[in-house]
Amino acid sequence: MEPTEHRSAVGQLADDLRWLEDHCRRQPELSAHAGTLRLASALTRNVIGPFLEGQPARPLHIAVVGGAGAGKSTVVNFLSGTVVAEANPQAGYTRHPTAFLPTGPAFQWPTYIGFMGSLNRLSGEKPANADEDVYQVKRIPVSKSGDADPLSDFVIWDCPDMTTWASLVYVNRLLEVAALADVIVYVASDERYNDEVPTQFLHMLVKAGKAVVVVLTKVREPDAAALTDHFKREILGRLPKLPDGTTPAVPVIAFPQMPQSERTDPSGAGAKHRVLLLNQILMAVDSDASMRIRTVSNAAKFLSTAGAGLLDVARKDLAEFDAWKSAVVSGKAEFEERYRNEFLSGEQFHRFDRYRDQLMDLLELPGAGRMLGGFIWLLRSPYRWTRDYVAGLIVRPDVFNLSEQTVLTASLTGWLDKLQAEALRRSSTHAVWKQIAIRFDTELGPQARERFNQELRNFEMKETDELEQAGKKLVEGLEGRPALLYSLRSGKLIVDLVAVGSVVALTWPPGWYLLLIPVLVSATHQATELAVRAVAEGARARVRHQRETLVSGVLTTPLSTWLAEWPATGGSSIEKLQQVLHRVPETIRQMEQRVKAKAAELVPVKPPTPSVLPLPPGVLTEAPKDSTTP
Ligand SMILES: Nc1nc2c(ncn2[C@@H]2O[C@H](COP(=O)(O)OP(=O)(O)OP(=O)(O)O)[C@@H](O)[C@H]2O)c(=O)[nH]1
Ligand SMILES: [Mg+2]
Repeated sequence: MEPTEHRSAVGQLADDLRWLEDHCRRQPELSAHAGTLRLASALTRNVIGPFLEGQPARPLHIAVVGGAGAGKSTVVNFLSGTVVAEANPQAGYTRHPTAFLPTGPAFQWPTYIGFMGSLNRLSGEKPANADEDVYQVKRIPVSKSGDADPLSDFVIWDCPDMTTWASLVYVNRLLEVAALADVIVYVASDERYNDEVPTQFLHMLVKAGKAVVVVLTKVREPDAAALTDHFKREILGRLPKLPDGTTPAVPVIAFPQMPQSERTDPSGAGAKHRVLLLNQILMAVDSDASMRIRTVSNAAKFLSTAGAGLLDVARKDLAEFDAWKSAVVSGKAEFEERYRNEFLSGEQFHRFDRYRDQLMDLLELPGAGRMLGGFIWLLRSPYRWTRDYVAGLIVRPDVFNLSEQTVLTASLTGWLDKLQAEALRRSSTHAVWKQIAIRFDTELGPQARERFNQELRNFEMKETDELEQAGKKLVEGLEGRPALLYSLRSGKLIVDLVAVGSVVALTWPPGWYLLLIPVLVSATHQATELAVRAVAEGARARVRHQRETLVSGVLTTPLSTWLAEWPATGGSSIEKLQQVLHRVPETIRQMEQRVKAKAAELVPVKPPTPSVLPLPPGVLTEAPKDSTTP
């Protein structure tokens, strides 16, 4: 694969992780999580990117990290074999990272784009307490004895302290170096070895698969064994298992309270302590190439296993986004319920009466039958007059029904008001709600109303059309079935004639009983009218149902979809979160595959056995074999 392809994938992943980190930083309770994200992006830029691009394994990097005043700079001097780092009684003295290059032939300094993130390399020299986003590179002077440097393959980094996740500037400077490192030397002093934040930091680095050596400093000789055991049990014992199920092996050594003569002469008076430390490091490293492969593979593994956790912050935000969506959907249901209760249930669709009357007319006889029909109509006159008279007496109060537009507009106002109230109520709990609350009056509300009004015009056209269609269908349903129509017409006539004939025959000779004839034909007519009314009511109920579907399909569903997605549009953080959540797992997976493929190409056939320095007599703790975690 072309280096440029690696570069853009690495760049994209680093950017996404960086964006997530910034997103986390805006929520103070997520500062430790932001630290993990920074480590992940720094691993991508400082370790994976250069490896994929074929940068040489040498030099390896050792980062000395720990709490303020723990003795990190002093340990750097022990690693370097001479006093190069500024140890200072003032806690938090070292403010930016310094790389100490070994003596011996020069090697190529990493040149990868994005290497060390926002930290610039200082061209000149500055004291270690210069508080700037920089790192400097210094060379360890050649030792007077002329002995070969056991760490000639390593750059040794002195770092700022790790005391709080909140002090952004130091943490970021430190994390850049910690990510770059192949070996971490974690320094904790006798008095403050179990401080919470440095311990969290140590756990994070072990999880990232770094080779870690712990140095406990300023330990009183009689306490050394007990303190080492306690540290292994209490601090390292809480380490989670590695993805392959094994417990990470972290050697622990103790440096005693040293007199100044030892501290300032690491290769002479302090040599016994130095040898102990160097041995632990050399035992962890077999060859440059395999050490680097381990660092890079573990970094890729960390990204893929921590991937889900890294994205937790995004998930939390998206859960709030889902809560917004639910609020929108429940508002939609309330809108529809209100429309049903305040308009639809009382609406008679009077235009529909026209079709009911047409249906009634259809049942009258055509042609010659019309004469007969007219005769029967005459017979029904008393009934008609009475009915009209009674109907005139019973003046039904007009059922007050709000106009459809009034109900729709009021329902929209109710929906939006409720959403705004919810956003305001929750605005202190999460940025998603805060953004909605801030932009409600100026953007969301007016835009929602404008969309609604556009959709309303569309709805009004469709509803008139639908009503006409339903009415026509009612009439055409009968017109289109002549057999049924003629059966109904003749059926009605036959019933009328049978009624007339029966009265005449049963009550012959004619008398006042003939008055029964108008009563009976009126009754048959009333029955027909009731039947037609029932059919029309059925059709009216269908129209109501259709209207409900129409409101949902044309008005509320499109508006609800728009409202639900609104926080995720227009370049908002939710939109970016969704993209990142979608993209990061896939990029991490690809990255891990690329690392595997490249590592398979490079893996050394037979790693050389690590060199171990002879242990001088009188060292403080047990031999290295006993200094791993339980
Ligand atoms: N007496 C004594 N002092 C020590 C020992 N180790 C370190 N110190 C002193 O402790 C102080 C802090 O040590 P540093 O090495 O500067 O610690 P650091 O972790 O680099 O500190 P910051 O950079 O300020 O975070 C210095 O004054 C050291 O001289 C020791 O073994 N004995
Ligand atoms: Mg220091």
